[in-house]
Amino acid sequence: MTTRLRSVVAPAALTVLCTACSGSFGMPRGASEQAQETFTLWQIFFITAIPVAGTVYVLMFWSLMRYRRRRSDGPDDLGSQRRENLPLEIVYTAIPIVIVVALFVASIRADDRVTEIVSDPDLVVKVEAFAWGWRFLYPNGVAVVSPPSGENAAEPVLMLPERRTVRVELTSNDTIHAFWMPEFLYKHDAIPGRTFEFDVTPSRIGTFQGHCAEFCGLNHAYMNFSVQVVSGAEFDAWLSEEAA
Ligand SMILES: [Cu+2]
Repeated sequence: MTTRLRSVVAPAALTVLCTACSGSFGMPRGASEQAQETFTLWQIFFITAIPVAGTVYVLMFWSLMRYRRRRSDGPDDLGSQRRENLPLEIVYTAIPIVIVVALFVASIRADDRVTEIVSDPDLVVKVEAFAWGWRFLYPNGVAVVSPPSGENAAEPVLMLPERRTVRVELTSNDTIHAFWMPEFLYKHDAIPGRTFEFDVTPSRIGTFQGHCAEFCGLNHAYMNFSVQVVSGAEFDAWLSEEAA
């Protein structure tokens, strides 16, 4: 192997190995119970893809080597172009169909669990998107609002309590925006005149990034927020302090 080829192959192989060993395959692990469903689905897809890719690459290289043109071949020598093997064809048609159906069922189930909303959430937060910021409305009149838009403006903080089910009621005041929390593996459009509801049950204390993920005009790029997950007691203290 040439030095140049080695310098490309070695880091690439190492990257694949690292993501595979950690089991996350390049995806954030998810910071909520709902995100766990998405993360597990991602693992199922990736693990299924490994033997599929392996089979395809092995057969491809085997065919290239086994049936390559040889020195002894004449200019018009071609192998038989009309061969068939019915059992083999049935097998290689049936296996992908089974895989696709299984992944489809797994996806529907995961989607049901991610979008499921409970009848009695612990907290309801209204999230309003506007050009170009966010307004988070909590009970008792507590509101967190983006400062006037600009490159260096401080990001509004969406405070959430750990291990409590939070109902988010999402809407927009003007144009279409999208509420995206990458670490929570969740994104939803915010559409004026419509309210979307979803539940999020944070499972990890920490500070995470949030963005608008729908190009909505001039200062879209600065339409960021942070999500701060704190313990239930800390959250209660924060809420009553803000209310006072
Ligand atoms: Cu935007």
